[in-house]
Amino acid sequence: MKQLKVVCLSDTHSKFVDVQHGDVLIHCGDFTNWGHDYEIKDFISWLKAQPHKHKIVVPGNHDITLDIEKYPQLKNKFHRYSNYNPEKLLQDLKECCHLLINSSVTIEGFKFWGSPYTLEYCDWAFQITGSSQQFWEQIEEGSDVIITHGPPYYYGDKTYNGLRVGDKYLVEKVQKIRPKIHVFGGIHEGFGVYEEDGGYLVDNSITFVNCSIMDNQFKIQNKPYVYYLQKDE
Ligand SMILES: [Mn+2]
Repeated sequence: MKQLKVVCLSDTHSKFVDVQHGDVLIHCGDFTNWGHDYEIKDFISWLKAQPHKHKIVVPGNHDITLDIEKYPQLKNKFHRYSNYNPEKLLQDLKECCHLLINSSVTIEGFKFWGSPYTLEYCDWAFQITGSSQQFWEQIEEGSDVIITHGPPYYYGDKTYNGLRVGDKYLVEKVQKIRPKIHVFGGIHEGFGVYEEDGGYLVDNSITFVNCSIMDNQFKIQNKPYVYYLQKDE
């Protein structure tokens, strides 16, 4: 039996928490509040200080400077008086982790696929324009772990006012791919572990985890989530 201890967290918004040790550290995005270069640099320093052998990062809608394509437009809105170098920040981050932007990495035989993209909401970074059905077609077959910033529909996607804001096409595609676990954040108050409903194959059911560290008021309330990824050799 092959096993990896995976430690997952999300939505730290420029706060830094103690993280359990493990083989793989995953951050599902929103490590900054406004994508300022000093916030990204602080995150890089924190990430470098973590002892995990493998680190995987997916940005979030707040990490605006890393959305290279949309940044010129976002800069006018958020960073009008600053002059950051998005390419350099992206490069520096890539040097200390596997940065997944609609891409995958295979670690010790386990495939991790990640995307920062979410449904359109208040014109932030990494937003899906048009139907997300086609967008999620790019999730790779054989993924053992799917990492997105935003939640799938129904699992960990309920906002404080009771609305479910998750992506229906994302959950549909995840249930076709059948990873062992889908980790995400985005909706802070949706924090928790959710077992797949109506799983006709019980031993094949997907674990959905919203691993937001902060609550709705941006207070640190939760601990990183630990998952043991296992596979017969
Ligand atoms: Mn957030």
